[in-house]
Amino acid sequence: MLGCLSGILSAAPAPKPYGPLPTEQQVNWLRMEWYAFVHFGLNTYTNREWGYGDESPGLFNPSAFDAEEIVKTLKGAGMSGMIYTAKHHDGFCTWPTKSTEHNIKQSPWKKGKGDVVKEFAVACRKHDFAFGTYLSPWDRNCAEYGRPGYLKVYYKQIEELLTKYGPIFEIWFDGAMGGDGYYGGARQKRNIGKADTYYNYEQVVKNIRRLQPDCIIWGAAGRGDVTWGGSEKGFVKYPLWNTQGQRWLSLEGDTPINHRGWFWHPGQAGHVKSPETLMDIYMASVGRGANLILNLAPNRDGQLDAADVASLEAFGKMRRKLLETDYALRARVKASDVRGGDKKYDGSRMTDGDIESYWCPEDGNTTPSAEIVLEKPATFDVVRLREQIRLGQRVESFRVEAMLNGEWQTIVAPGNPGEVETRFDLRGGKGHTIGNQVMRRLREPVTTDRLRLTITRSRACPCISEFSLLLMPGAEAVAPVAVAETDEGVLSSKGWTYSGFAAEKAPLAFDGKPETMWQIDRTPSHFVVDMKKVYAVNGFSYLPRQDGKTVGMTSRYRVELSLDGRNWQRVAEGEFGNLRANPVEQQISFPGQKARYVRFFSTAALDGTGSSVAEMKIYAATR
Ligand code: FUL
Repeated sequence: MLGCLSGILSAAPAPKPYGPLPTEQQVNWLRMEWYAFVHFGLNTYTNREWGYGDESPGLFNPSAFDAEEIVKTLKGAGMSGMIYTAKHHDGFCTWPTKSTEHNIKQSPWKKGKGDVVKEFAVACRKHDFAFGTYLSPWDRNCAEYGRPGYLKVYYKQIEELLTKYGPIFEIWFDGAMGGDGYYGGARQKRNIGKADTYYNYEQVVKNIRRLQPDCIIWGAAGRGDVTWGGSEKGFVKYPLWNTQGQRWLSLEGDTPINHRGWFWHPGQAGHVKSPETLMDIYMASVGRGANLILNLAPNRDGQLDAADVASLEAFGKMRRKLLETDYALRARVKASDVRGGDKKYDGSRMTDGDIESYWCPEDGNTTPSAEIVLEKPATFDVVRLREQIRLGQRVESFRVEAMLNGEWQTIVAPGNPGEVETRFDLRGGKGHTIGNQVMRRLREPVTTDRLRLTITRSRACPCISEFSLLLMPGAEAVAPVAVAETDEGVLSSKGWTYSGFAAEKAPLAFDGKPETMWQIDRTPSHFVVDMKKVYAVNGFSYLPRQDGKTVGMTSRYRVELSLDGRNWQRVAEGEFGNLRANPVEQQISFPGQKARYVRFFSTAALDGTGSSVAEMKIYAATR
C-alpha cells in the first residue's frame, strides 16, 4: 500500500510545452542532419551559375549519367538524402513536363525520352535515401514570367513534381529574383514586386500540404517550415533560435563542396573544399542546431568529379569517427534538482543514449546543474547537448566544467546576451542556445572523468535530452586528399602595363591580393592590359569584390582581344550569376586566339553604378 502510494506521489507531470513547437515533420527533418544538393542542368554545359533562359535544350546530353551511382556515393558518405534542381532560374525543366516546351523532351539525351527527376527519384527509393526537389520560382525562359500567366505554368510544375515521383522530403522555393532574362524572346527586365504576393505562397503552401503533407517546405517567403541559413557558405549564426514569432522555423545552411559554385565548371578539380573545411562547416551548421545541405555538381558526362567525391568521402569518414564513440554514454549523473524526484526526469536521462528521454527540474527552476561521472577517464574535445524540442526550445546559455587536476575548470563558458558567433572555424566557442543539438568544439582535448553542466539562463525549466562527449579525429584518420590549386595556363602579370579607366588601380586586380581591387564609380567602364608579348589567350577569371559590399560589383562583362591595341575582336560577353549570395571566382573560357592586349569591359553592376574587379587572371594555351 505504501509503495503504491509513493509510486503515485513521485509520478511528476511532464513540463508544459514552452513557446512555438516543431511539427512531427520538422522533428524528423532535424534528425536528417545533412544531405546533398545536386545542381545539374543546362548551366552544367555553359559554364554559368545563372542561365539567361535562352540556352538550347540541345546542350543537355550527358554521356554517362547514372543516378544510382551518384546516390550510392552520397549515401556511402553518410548523407541522409538529396535535393535535385529539377528547374533552375534558366527555366529548363529536366523532366518531361506538360507545362512548357522548354524541357528535356527537346534534348538529344535518350532521344528526348529522358527524365532526370525520375531517375534520381527511383534510385533514391531503391537505396532508401530521401529525395527532394528544387524548383526555381524565377524563370528566365517563360514569356509569361512576371504576369499572372506564369503562375499556371509554375503551379502545374509543382503539381507534377509532387504527384509523379513518390515522396518528396523537401521542396525548395528559392528567393533569387534577378529581374532580367530571355522571357520568350522579350529580353527584358521583369519586376514581380513582392514574391509572397506574386506567387501567392499562402496558396502554394496549402496545395503542397494537401499533395504531400510530410514534405518540408524551404523558403516560400517565410511561410515554409525551414529557412535560409543566411549565407551560401554553409554556416549559420549562433545562438540559433528555431522560433520566429509564433512559429517554429528551422534553419538550413547551404554551400557547394567546390569553391567554383553550385554548377559544375571546367577545371574545378583544384578548388574542392578540404575535408577539414567541410568539418568546420558541419560544426558551424549542424553543430549549431541547423541542418546542412552540401552541393555536389555532376559534370558534363553526368558524373561526380573524382576530386569532389574524394573530399566528400574523407569528410564522411571523419564525421562517422567523430560520432562513433560517446564517452559520456551510461555516465552516472547527479542533478541538483529532479522534477518530483521522479526517475523519469533523472539526470541520467541525458546519458542513456535515448534522445527522447530527458532530464528536467521543477517548474520555475531555470538554472539547475548536474554532475556527470564517467565510467573511466576519457579524452574528448567536443561537447554535444540536445534539448527535448518537442517541448519547445528553452535554453539561452549554459556552462560546462571539467575536473582537471583536482579543480573545476570551465571548458565551455556561458554566452552573454547579444553576443553573436559568426566565425565558422571556431574553437572554444561559448554556450548559448541548445535546441535540437549543439556541438561545442574545445580549444584542445581534455581528459577527465568528472564534469559539471550548469544551465545559466533558460526561458522555462530546461529539458535536456542528451549530454555527449566526442573526440574530433585528426586529419590523419582519413586518407589524404590532394586539393592542389591547379593554375595551369595562368599568365604571370609581371611587367604588364594598363590603360583605360582608373588605370592606376588596374594592377590591383592582378596583384594576387583579393582585398585590393580595381574600382571606379562608373558603369560601363573598362581597362586594357598590355601583356607585352603575344599569347594564345583562351580565358580569364574574375573574382568579385571581397569586402562584403555589393554596390558597384561588376555583374556583366565583355572581353576583347587585340594584337596591336587598335583592332579589337570580341571573344566573350555575358553575366556573372549569383554574385550577391556567393561572390566566388568565376572562370570564362573561349577558343584560344593570339593577342597581346586584353580589354575588359564592366557593362553592368549590382546595386547602383560602379565597376570593380578584386582579382583577374588571364589564361593562355601552354602549348
Ligand atoms: C540560390 C540560387 O540563385 C543559386 O544559383 C543556387 O541554386 C542556390 C542554392 O540558391 O539562391
